[in-house]
Amino acid sequence: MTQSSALIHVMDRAARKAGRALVRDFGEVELLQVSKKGAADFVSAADLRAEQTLKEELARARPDFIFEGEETGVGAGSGKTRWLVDPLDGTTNFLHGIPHFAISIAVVEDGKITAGLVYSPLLDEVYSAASGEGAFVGRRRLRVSARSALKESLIATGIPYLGRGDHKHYLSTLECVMGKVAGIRRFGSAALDLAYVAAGRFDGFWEFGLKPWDVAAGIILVREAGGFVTDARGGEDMLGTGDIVAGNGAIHQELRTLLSPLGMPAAA
Ligand code: 2AM
Ligand code: CA
Repeated sequence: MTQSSALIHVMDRAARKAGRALVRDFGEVELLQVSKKGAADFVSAADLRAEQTLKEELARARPDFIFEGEETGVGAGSGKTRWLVDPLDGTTNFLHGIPHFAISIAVVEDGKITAGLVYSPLLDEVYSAASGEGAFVGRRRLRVSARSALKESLIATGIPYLGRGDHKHYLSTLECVMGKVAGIRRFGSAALDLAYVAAGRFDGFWEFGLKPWDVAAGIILVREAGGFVTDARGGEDMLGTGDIVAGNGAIHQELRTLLSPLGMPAAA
């Protein structure tokens, strides 16, 4: 077993364990006859439990890696390698009983993403990638789409909402893209949006103001599937800026050309 396939095995096992509990909890959310607040508290607890499971499982396998998760922040340690973990990406979907959410785990070494895994526990689909070794769903190799015409392309995005993001700037980007493409989708999980770009289902994706754990695994999936990912300026600092433009080579370039004259969103 290569070093990276051993790492993917570790991520896979941890994600499946946390995913089993999320599936049970998702079944409960659908049945919950409680106030909105009650459901939100229940989902926060499920989210935190999933992160704790991931933290324990990943630490057991690689005690020298630093753990950084959405819920519990950065753990102790001084190693160069860290796990970057989102235990429940698509939280709003989960809370509303919509079956579209995922666990996202990435390995970051000296600031470089070297492996990643996105797991959809309801579909039992594992998307995984390691540097130089390709991207896979299960054992099937992933490849970004070959569509090069914007007018035939299906593009995913994330729309800011109450209290988040620069709405005016976002609307200018949407206005610019919507008239030139075959369709736009807003599914609510950046990790799965990127996995779908890697799988050739979406031809491109853009969103602003994301956190590193939302996108780190998805970035390596897209790149290892032959696609391109940059921040809104065309640079490489997606984890720092939280802005992301992804796609196959042609569509990434088209999106960059459309979006770049619009400038950057104001800080949220
Ligand atoms: P979440 O489901 O883990 O919250 C949807 O537009 C994407 O944005 C999801 O990946 C979602 O992750 C993420 N997201 C939601 N709120 C966010 C916030 N305050 N900052 C950064 N990302 C956020
Ligand atoms: Ca997230």
